[in-house]
Amino acid sequence: MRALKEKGFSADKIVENGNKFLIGNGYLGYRGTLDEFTAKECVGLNIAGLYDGVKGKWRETVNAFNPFFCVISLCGVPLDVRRKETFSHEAELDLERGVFRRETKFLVGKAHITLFSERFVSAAEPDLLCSRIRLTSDMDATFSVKAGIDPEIWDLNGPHFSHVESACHGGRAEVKGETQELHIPVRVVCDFSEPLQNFQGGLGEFSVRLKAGETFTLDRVARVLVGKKHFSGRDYEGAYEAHVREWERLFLLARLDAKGDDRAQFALDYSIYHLLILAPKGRYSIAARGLSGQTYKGAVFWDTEIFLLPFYMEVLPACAKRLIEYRIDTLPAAREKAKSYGYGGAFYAWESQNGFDACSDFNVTDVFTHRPVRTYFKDKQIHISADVAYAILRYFERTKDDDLMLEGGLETILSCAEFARTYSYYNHIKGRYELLDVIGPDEYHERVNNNAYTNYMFYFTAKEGLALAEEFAKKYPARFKEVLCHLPEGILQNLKEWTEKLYLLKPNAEGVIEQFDGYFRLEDVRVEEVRSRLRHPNEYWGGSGGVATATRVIKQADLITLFNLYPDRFSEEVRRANYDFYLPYTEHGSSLSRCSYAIAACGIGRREEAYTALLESAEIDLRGGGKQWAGEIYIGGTHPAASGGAWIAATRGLGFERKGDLK
Ligand code: IFM
Repeated sequence: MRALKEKGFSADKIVENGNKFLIGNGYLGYRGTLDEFTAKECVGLNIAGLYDGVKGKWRETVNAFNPFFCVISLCGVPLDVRRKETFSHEAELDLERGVFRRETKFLVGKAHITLFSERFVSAAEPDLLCSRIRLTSDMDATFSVKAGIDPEIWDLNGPHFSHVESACHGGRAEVKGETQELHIPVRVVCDFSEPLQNFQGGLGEFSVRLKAGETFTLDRVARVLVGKKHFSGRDYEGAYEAHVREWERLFLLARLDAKGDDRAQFALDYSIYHLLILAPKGRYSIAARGLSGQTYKGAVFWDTEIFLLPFYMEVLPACAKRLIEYRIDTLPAAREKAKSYGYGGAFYAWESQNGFDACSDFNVTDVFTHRPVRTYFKDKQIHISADVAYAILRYFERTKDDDLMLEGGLETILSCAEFARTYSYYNHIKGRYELLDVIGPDEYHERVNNNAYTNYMFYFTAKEGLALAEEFAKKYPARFKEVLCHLPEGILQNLKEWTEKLYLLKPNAEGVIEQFDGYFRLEDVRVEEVRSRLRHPNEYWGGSGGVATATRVIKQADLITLFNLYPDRFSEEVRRANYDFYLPYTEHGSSLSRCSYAIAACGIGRREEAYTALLESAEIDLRGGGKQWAGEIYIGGTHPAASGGAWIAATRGLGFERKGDLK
């Protein structure tokens, strides 16, 4: 069995393990916490695509009430892994079945007790999640069980529910509430195989008499119902079988063959597991921290288009289509955003919540002054629109889905190019269009001029968009005219002229392209030197006063990403020169970075370097650690883009192939 196993318990790892042992089905994510844990231990049941904003706080995805809370006690002693009565504990994430299990043994008085539980979020039914507890004792004993639907929710910027009410009829319990902002009703309904008594505030109790050696089983079959959906009951066994059947199919479909390399095999299996639990079930997209919680407000970044889409295009094309449709659906919001800044075309949300830009003007807090720092990600990371267009272009290249292109795809691509055109400035002296005052993928250098990644990406967007427009004009003249009706007059001609004059930074004598105007003039120091200048471990490196700002040290792969997206447009010599030049300056302060270098290393024949970077990327959530909290703000969670990037490097560069059943 392919499984992640961990023996022993450490209170320090509660939050990290919540991410590491996460289960999910693309719609719901349940953190890898234990039955006896509560909001304090960051238990989370995250709902994809459902957002709520509480006045004065950041809007974020909503966590639902927890149907799996359960504390079993013997003689007043709770069976809680943190107590001294615990003498062994093991947690397991079964990657092949998508099931989380824990087994904890306790010694209470003279009784040896084993508490086993397993849970899964159904791969077969989006709103369903189930858990089974088994309890055994080597002595006759009477246990009291407290179980139910815990209405206390771990939130970063909540509470998100008002009018919270609970009810219980026999073994069926329900907790409901409505979101604060849009008043969307959310209910968690759960069937318990044992009737709950003294039910109050979502929780009830009952007692269990066990003879020595007997096993007591408690099944919990729950649904998270958003809107006016109805609950329908399900038996645990049937739900388990349907889930496992579907999960096994998906896992076998997706697995790669790491050619006998056990470490790489496991790391990739684990990455693929995470990509599968994020596959959307509806017309929403994937958040940067997946379903592991509300970090980054549950918003969708360029991570999805650039690092995740390739996996879904290859393995789950229907999901890939949903990701594309999400951007097409949110085109009106992107147009609004462009308009609000005084530009034309479509400027996509940097942190998209169904199109709305959730990115705050102050995304960082200064550790010395505790004051919010003005960051310009939302205003200046204009490359997001090129990333969106790039994804649609690659999707079309693969699927040849003409209808999708005619029903929004082409309009989106051209609108993204049009945005850049209207954003650009014509430098009369130099006779070229320039993209001034932007932020490239390297977020440490804000408000720079002519970031090469950004300029090239928009150049390709416009060029490819125009070529497609020509093709569609010939193939579907009437339908193409309709597409043009939604675009500004003269757009094709304007874009054509613009691409002819858009400034594209060229390689210097050493083959290196300057990341942005003036980058070469910055202080030439490496990452370690800059790190040694920090006065506080959580100090922000970028922005106006960061330690990296005046230096060549960059947060993450920047130009390197461009080469990965358009490898054929740059010679191997140029790609190699830039790889060697920029790597020592790269801090890898973003989980998007290592995998980008892994992909790039593959493209220049550096297999060993690619392999090392691939493992660093694929094992990121296995290793855990890293920053989980910034002051009082939780910034941890899983790293889907690293999993997706590792998958790209493994398949495109290292030649690992899908093999079906590898057992
Ligand atoms: O999209 C990334 C960005 O490139 C770096 N900061 C984190 C974001 C979410 O992963």
